Amino acid sequence: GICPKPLITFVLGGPGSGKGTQCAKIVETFGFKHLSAGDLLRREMVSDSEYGSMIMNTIREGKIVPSGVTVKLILREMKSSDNHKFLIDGFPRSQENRIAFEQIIGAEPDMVLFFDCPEEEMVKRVLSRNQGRIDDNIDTIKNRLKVFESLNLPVIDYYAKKGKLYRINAVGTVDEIFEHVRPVFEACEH
Ligand code: UP5
Ligand code: MG
Repeated sequence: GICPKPLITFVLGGPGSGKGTQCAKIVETFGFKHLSAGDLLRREMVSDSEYGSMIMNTIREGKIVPSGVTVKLILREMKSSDNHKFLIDGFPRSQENRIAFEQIIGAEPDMVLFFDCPEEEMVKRVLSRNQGRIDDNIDTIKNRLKVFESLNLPVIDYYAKKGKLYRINAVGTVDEIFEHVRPVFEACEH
C-alpha cells in the first residue's frame, strides 16, 4: 500500500509534568506509537552499548545526552515501526537537539504539546514515583529543573512562535488533564 507521510508530535514538559502518563492515554485513544527518548536512553544504558556509562552519568547529573546518540535511537524506532503516527516524548530538550532531529528527518513536527506544570507539583510527583530511577532524587531533580528552564523552554518558545504549540494545563487528575489533550488530537483526525 501507500506509505503515508509520518505524523510527528513532540511531547514536552518539565520532569514529572506527566508526559509519559498522558502519552499512554493518547496511544490508547488515538493509536499513536509512543517513543520516550528517556526510555530509549535508559534501555541503551543497560544494554552493553559503548555509550552505556556516558548515558548513565549524564542522566544522573540531569544533563542532556549528545544529540547524535538520542536521534539515532529515535530514528531506529521510527524506521522499525509500522505505525506512521509518532509521539516523541521528552525530546527535543534543547535547540541543538531540535536542529539535529529536523536536519536528519528533513521535516518539522506537525504539532508540539507542552505540559505546563508548577515546579512544586513536578517535584512532588517525581519524589513520590518510587521506580528506582537514578535521577529521582532531590539533587538531580534540581538540575533537571534548571536544564529544563534554560535549554528546553527556548524550544517551546520556538514552536509557539511557529504556531505549532499546544499548551496544556498539567495540574489536576490524569483524566482531567486528558480532557484538555483530547480535543487537540480530535481536531487533527479530520
Ligand atoms: N503523575 C502523572 N500525572 C499525574 C497527575 N495528573 N496527578 C498526580 N500524579 C501524576 O509522571 C511522573 C509521576 O507523576 C508518575 O509517578 C505519575 O504516576 C505521576 P510521568 O508521566 O512519568 O511524567 P514525565 O513528564 O514523563 O516525567 P519524567 O520524569 O519521565 O520526565 P523527564 O523529562 O525528567 O524524564 P525523561 O525520561 O524524559 O528524561 C530523563 C533524563 O534522560 C533527562 O533528565 C536527561 O538526562 C536524559 N534525556 C536526554 O539526555 N535526552 C533526551 O532526549 C531525553 C532524555
Ligand atoms: Mg517520562
